[in-house]
Amino acid sequence: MIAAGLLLDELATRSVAEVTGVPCSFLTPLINKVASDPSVRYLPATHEGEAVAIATGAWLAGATTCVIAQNSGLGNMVNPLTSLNHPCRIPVPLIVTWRGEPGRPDEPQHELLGAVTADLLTMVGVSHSLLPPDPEGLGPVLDQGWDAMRGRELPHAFVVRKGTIAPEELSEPRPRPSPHSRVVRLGDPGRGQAPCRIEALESLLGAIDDQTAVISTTGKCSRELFTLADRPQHFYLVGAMGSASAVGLGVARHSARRVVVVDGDGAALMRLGTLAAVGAQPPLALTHVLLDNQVHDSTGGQRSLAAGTDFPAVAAACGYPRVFDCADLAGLRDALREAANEPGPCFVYARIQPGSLEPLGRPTLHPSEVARRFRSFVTRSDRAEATPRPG
Ligand SMILES: Cc1ncc(C[n+]2csc(CCOP(=O)(O)OP(=O)(O)O)c2C)c(N)n1
Repeated sequence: MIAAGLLLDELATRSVAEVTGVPCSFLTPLINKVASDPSVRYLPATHEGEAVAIATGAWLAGATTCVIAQNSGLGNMVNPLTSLNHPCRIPVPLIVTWRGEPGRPDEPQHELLGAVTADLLTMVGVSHSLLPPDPEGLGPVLDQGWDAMRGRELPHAFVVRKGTIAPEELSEPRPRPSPHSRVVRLGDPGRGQAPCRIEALESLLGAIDDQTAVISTTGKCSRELFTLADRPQHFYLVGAMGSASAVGLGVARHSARRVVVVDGDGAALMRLGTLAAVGAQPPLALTHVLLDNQVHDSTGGQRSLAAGTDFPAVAAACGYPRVFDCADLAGLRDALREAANEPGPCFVYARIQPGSLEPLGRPTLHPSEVARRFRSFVTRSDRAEATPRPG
């Protein structure tokens, strides 16, 4: 068996600054150690795919975050692994348990995934190796995994069999209760028609400075942002619908730059749990803008489930300390400027009209180039305060 502390030390020597994920009983000792030890940062995620997106954001900020997950959570990871990490060539270390390992008794719900864990990882482009049970073997296996990540620029999974990590007690610090926030309404609700997305994006570009990192959601939002202005401070999330705020969380955790995430209603609903993950992390220099046109505009305008969802109320209930509900473009601009001076995270909600520019461009750079250009921007020390936040 290996001690959880040794594994964490070995990860720390490979620049792992943080661990994020969803627990599995095979990893209880590791999670107990991380969650109890204030010297190691632990970021609970609501979903294994969210954890991959957070770790991807950390990479975009020049940091390394390790994802921990049960192998049944691989299903939840497939989308970001295939449509974010693969096109962007972004490596993240994964520690994945092997429930349902063939030949070992386990619960029926783990049988099928246990049989295909290695194949599934290979199919989604993730190289993998078994974490050894002996301390002597640990360093070389981690080194090989890190070599694979460097060489392939893709995630590598360390697969953990039952009983690999020695037991560890949990003494997790209690989270500070977050004060309930009030929704601040800005703008004039009697002003008539809501703006369209391109007008909202123009206002957004006018309200944020050139030091701010912008992450835009999947579909026409990213295409419109690219069409308006293509700059190193933009990261277009061309795939992984719903992961924009998790990527933003990962960037904001490891950078002093203000991060603005531009989300859609369909995308936000797809990963609604991420509002809880972001809301739980104040102070965080992140502004989460939700442009709600009530439809999946990018795929033809089909109704989303936004009509019955009170997004500002959800964000406030999830712990965002500042929530703005903007009735018009002036309100949106005011909210963005106010949010930039808040410790955050802030939620900025604006109703917009469906519809888009015609014809509409698409990012012409490959996602891997956009990712590297954005990483250079985020890690550039062209402002005194651009240093990692303390734990
Ligand atoms: C996992 C996944 N499912 C479906 C799609 C197809 N898709 C791309 S954009 C989009 C609509 C997004 O809706 P919303 O977030 O409301 O933004 P809007 O298009 O209205 O700007 C959909 C369904 C996808 N890219 N990924």
